[in-house]
Amino acid sequence: MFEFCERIWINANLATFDPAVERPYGALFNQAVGVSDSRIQVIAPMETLDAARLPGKVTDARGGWLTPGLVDAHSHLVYAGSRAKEFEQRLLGASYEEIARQGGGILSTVRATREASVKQLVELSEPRLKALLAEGVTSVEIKSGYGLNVESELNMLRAARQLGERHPVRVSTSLLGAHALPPEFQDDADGYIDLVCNELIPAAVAEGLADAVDVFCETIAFSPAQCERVFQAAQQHGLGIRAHVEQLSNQQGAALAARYGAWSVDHLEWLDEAGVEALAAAGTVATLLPGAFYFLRDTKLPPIELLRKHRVPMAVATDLNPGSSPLASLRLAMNMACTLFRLTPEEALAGATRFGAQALGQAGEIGQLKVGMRADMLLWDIEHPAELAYQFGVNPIRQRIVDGEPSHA
Ligand code: DI6
Ligand code: FE
Repeated sequence: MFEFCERIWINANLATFDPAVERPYGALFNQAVGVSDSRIQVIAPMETLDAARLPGKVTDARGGWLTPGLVDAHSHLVYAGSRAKEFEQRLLGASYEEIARQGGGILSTVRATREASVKQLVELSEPRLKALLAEGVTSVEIKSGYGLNVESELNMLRAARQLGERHPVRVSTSLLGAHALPPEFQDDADGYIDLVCNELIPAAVAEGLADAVDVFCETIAFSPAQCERVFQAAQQHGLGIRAHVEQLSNQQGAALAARYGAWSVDHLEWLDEAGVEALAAAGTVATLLPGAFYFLRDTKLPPIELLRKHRVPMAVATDLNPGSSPLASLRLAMNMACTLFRLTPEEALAGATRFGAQALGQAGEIGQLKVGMRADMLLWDIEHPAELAYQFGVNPIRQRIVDGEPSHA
């Protein structure tokens, strides 16, 4: 069964996250994994194979752990400008909302991003992407949302696509036109939503730039009725749906997104049990963003117990953005998910693999070590997979594998 494999990893422990493997982490011990045509072709215990007769290129994992490649299912990593001064202002007493009302916040990043060319956006975003990749991210979602007009939103998505072409990582894009109200539409949020639905979404689809839409459903952003119009336009164009909901208040945005079959709803600090039930019924992933909770010094915790009770899959992502989560480390996000939200290390790693993949609508392709899946894998020098959420600031990656090929970030 290994005879047709191009590459084989031997003497590996696997955290498969395959639900059919009914053990914590879906763990399988002392295994061999054979890969060809970018996919996992075979997984078998070492004792069933004759190590002397293996074809292909063999890597001896020497008892290390293979996990699925990490999936960062929520990032705003393409942007220009810096918000470091706002961080100082906040430490001197100004609130995130006050800064936003004075024209800072998201709109300050919009000004800088509109001035940047696609090439500049790629160059400015590259260090952030590389930081994620170096820690094991093999798939990343990247949103627009700092352009807020047709040309600049498309430029952000073009930059995101180019990043995916230049680096060994799968990039999934989300059109977050409904992120904030641009100054040109000051008192006309519905008019701006018209632009998003009638011009922006069709233009992005025509160029193949968007895999999904995203919205910010919040009192300081867009109403549920406005978000619903964006979901309807997305459905007409065959795009996936995701949404920032229940971050600062409960607008029942999660239930609305679930009704439209959203892949994921994100943040969720104010989510209530009715919202949790709606997610469970729709199979929508709850994506947790502890970086924003930490950086904004939030105190309202997302309802983790209710999500567990109703068996809603939980993803963990960085929310990497300049204002509320300048965090280019999915490993640290996993640690924060444990320390701040009380996830277990297994839940945190599942959230950055299997359920991150589901949040991107790619549950059948990535996020598990299983025959037929894309061979995106990480080989770690660790004794136990709990170490990945436990420790931060050290990087125990021995090998990063994308589409079956060892690759450096
Ligand atoms: N929620 C957030 O936390 C980020 N966007 C959103 O919808 C904030 C983005 C920023 O401040 O630049
Ligand atoms: Fe976000």
